[in-house]
Amino acid sequence: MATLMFDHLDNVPHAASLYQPEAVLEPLQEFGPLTDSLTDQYRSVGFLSHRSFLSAGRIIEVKQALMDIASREELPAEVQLQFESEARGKVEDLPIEERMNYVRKFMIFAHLDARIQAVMNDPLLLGVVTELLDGEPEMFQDMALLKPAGIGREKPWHQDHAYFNLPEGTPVVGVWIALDDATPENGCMHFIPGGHREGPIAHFNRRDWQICDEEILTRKGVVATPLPAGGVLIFDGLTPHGTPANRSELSRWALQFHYVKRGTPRITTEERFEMFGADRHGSTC
Ligand SMILES: O=C(O)CCC(=O)C(=O)O
Repeated sequence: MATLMFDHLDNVPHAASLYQPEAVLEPLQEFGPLTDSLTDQYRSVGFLSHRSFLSAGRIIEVKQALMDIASREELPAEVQLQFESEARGKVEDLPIEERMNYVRKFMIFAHLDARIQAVMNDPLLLGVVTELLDGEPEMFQDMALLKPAGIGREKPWHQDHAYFNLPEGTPVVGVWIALDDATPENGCMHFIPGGHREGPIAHFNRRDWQICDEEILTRKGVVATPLPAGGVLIFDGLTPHGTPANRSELSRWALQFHYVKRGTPRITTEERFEMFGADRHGSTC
């Protein structure tokens, strides 16, 4: 059996007020083509939240696809399957179906399954992403975040671009699809509306590669964006966001894709750290 990979970061306590939003947003209407008003909202607020992108049938298909990929005897080298750190000592002898209840993150698997590719290449979704990028989309990264019941750790506040070796100013569209109902209790997404317009914000290695807690606590207008299973969030790669730990009894599976414009150049990790690191920003944490 392949060696199991565990998250090296623990569920470390933090100020509860990091996830006490000023508002809990109802998702917009069903997912559909962009209107001028939705485009304006995306550009000014940095995200859109829609109910019912995936039908119940497609959710079952996608979950099954994730389980089928994870249960392969051998996973290709590029695929990353990572368990929660709290799963250490609990999962090693479990059958794969039960192990799925302890997975934190699953990455770079979309090319292995037509059911996932059908979602990633959904014509309506690609139409929206094409408009937001103002060009033909290229998949930059596919991921599933499974925030297991009871042990799913917090994903501290961050900007996704701080993780991506892409030049400053690159338009990045993140698509986050709820495969379970995502609620404040099981770790739904929280955003700082408009935060993307500030450009790169300093990140620090603390509970993760993240924006300083104190910085977040000064921000006004934090919102939580719960979604029913099948709902979708579309957000700018610079919109600050985070998700609280899941101490509930319900898992919170989500599928996430990031798209950039085809042909976007890459930069080095060093250059990325220059962009997001505290040195450039002269900030401390
Ligand atoms: O799904 C989550 O809990 C966090 C996802 C996220 O923010 C990320 O992967 O960048």
